[in-house]
This record gives sequence, structure tokens and C-alpha cells, in this order.
Amino acid sequence: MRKMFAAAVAALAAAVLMALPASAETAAFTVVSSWSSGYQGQVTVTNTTSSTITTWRVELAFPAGTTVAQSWNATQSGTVFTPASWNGTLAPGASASFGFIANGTGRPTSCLINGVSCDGSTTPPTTPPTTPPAGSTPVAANGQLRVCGVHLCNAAGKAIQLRGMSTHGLQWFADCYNDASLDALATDWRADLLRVSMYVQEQGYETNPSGFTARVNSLVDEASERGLYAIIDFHTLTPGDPNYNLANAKTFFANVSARNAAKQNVIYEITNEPNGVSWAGIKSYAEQVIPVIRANDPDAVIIVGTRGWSSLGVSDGSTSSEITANPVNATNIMYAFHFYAASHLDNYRAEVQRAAASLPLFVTEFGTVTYTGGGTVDLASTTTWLDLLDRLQISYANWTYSDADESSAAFRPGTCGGPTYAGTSVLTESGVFMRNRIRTPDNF
Ligand code: IDC
Repeated sequence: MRKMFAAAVAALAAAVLMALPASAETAAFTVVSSWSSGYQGQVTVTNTTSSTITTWRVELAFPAGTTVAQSWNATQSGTVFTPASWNGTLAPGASASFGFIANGTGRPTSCLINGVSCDGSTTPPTTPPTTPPAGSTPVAANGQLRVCGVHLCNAAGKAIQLRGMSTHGLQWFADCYNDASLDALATDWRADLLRVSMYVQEQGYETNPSGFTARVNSLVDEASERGLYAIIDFHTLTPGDPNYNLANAKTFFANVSARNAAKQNVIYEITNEPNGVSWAGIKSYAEQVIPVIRANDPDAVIIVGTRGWSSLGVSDGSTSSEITANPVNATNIMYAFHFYAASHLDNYRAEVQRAAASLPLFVTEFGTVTYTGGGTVDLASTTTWLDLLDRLQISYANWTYSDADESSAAFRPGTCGGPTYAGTSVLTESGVFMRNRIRTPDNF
């Protein structure tokens, strides 16, 4: 049902362009504002028929943990809304809105008006549009991002959450990133974000700097064409000390920041997962690489990896306090946190919750599986994690948008290179879950 409603909402954004059945009324749901424990929702009922209607009935469903605390401009019974005394009669083309306060952050998982889907259709749309409606892409809606307090804010200063997918290593899965797969990410998954993971070692950047730089730039362009944000991930992993790659990082970021400076949708992630290195070592690296980017692109958000495989230090027996006590000397930056849901449980969640009060965090990578990238798909832990990130408005990218033969991959092996990426038939268990989660309405 969540999937169906997400489809209905997107259809509504383009409702004026769509031919609706002659007998339909429609209802559009929007989030007016949100906060950590709830949000204000609004539903607009439109009489799309050619005759006056005298009443209407909207039935919403919410995920467990979210309830409607109060409403106005409607008569509420549980999650069923009928007109107030003054707004039941609607002439052809007329609309009436009602509002409500939700306790809990779960968005409606289904919406029925007079017993049929709120977009006026009796069955959910099955074919996604090939291009997003003009003006409604994540970048069109939010523009140049910046860090405000501990949040990521859009150009209007509103705290937002971006949700999207990470590529696998570009050196191995180049055929997963093509027009069809990126269309699916933008319009079928309704993602906000593509993280472009450029490994430095393991047959990555160091073997062909100009080739990998060009590949990253072309994927940034593909993201831009679709109105997606792009994270340029300098995917250091082994060796874990980013200073090993300092010279490469300076060259790479000088090039990509000069080339992409005018774009509003680029976010720089200067080191993926520092490991075997102190926070002081990471901070020193960051304070040498950030100025290289700033010289070209002064207003972009930059993300710094953290100690212990971007665990805020927890996987090294430390905590985020070492960062809070000694932050990177730069502005408009965020700190990376990564988790693998089957491996990283409550103690990691507690640390994220604690750190989020004082540090701007971005989950640039997480898996639904174990830290190996394979093994059990732990959807219960993933749900707990993502509910926490939603509540804290922490942005995230899932590892991986690829057909790698490992359970973290969203596509079944053999999908890439083929023609089909949209829908669920090509997806793994993890992919189906992530697509459903990412397709739900954004908080902007
Ligand atoms: C894994 C890939 C796997 C590859 C391995 C080594 O899933 O196919 O063989 O890297 O390159 C991370 C890293 C990310 C890992 C991932 C899963 O950022 O590169 O990808 N992981 O192990 N941190 C924690 C887990």
C-alpha cells in the first residue's frame, strides 16, 4: 500500500496534465511542516467531475507508531475524514482542504477518496513517467544546500532529508549506471540522491586518474539532468589512513570542484571510511583537502568521514566526543556516519542520536546487511535505523545501486547491461525494501 500511495502522490503532482476518469474526485496530501516527533499534514480534495458533489470521504492509513492527534476543517473519525458543516459541497473544479497533526513521523501509506485511490484512478499507475514533471525534481525544489545548525537545509533555509542510493565501485559496475538505470532511480525510485563511489585503490582512481575523473564528472551530469543531488565519494578504504591518498585527493578535488563549481547539486565526500587512523589524522587531512575545494566551489557542502570506518569512532572503541571536542576547522561541513544494519545495533544507534544533537551528520553509506556487504538482510534493524534517521532528518544513501552478487545489492545479478531497471521484478530483497522506503514522499 505504501508503494501504491507513493505512486498516487506523484501522479497528483502532475494531476493537471492527466486525464482522470469522468467520475473521479481526487485528494492530494502534502506535509506543511514537520518536526522530530510529528508533522502537520494537509489534504486537498478536488472535485474533478463535471457536476457538483455534496459530500466526500477521505480514508488515510498510517504506519504503526503514527496517529492523528487533531484535525481541522473536517469531521474526523479515527483516520477517516468527512466534511465539516461548510465544505462538503464542491462545484465542478472546486477544492476543499483539511489539516491534521500527526504524532509520529510516518507518512500515510494509503489514501482513498470515496473508496478509490486518491489520485482518482481505481488501480495504481504501473508505468512510471520517463521524465519527472518539470519543476518538481529534488534539485528544482531545494536548490543549493547548506548546513544550518546540525541539519542540511535547502536554499530557503528549511531542514530537509535526502534519500538515495550509492553506486558500487565504478571500476567494477560501470554498466549499472546508464540512462535507463538512472531514469529508474529518479522516476521509479523517486530518489533524491546518487552517491558516486570512486574507489581510489582496488583498480580505482590511482590506476587511471583522468579516466576516473571523467567518469565521475559524467555521472554528476547524469544526476544533474535528472534533478538529483550527487555526492562525489573519494572512496578510500584500504589503506584506511586518508593521508596515504592526500596528494591524489588534492588533485582529484581540485579538478572536480573546478569543473562542477557552478552546479547546485554537488556534495563532496572527501574520504569514505578512515580506519586505523586517529581523529587527529583525519582532521589534518580534512583541513588540507577542504581548502582545495573551497578555492573553486565556496558554497558546496563537504562531508568528512569519521574514525573507525565512519562510525563516529564507535567501532574503534571511541565516541563522537572526540569530534565535538576537536571539530574540523571549516564551515558548511558535515560528518559521515555509516552502518550495516545486521552488524551495527543499539549502541551505534544511541551514539548517532547523541551525536546528532551537536554534529551535522550524513549517512553517506549504509547496508541492510552485515558489514561484509553480504549475509543476512536485516529488515527489522534497517527499519529501526531508517525510522531514527527520518526522525532526526538525517540524509542517507544505501549501498548499493548495483547487481553485485551480494545481498546488499539492490538489483539481481545480471540486471545491469540489460534494458530494465524500473519496477520490482529486477530487485533483490534489499532492493525491494529500499525502493519502497525511498519512494515515499519527501519532507520538502
Ligand atoms: C564492499 C563491496 C564488496 C567489495 C569490498 C571491497 O560490497 O563487493 O569486494 O567492498 O572493496 C564498506 C565500504 C564498502 C564495502 C562495504 C561492504 O565502504 O566499500 O563494499 N562496506 O563491505 N564499509 C562497510 C561495509
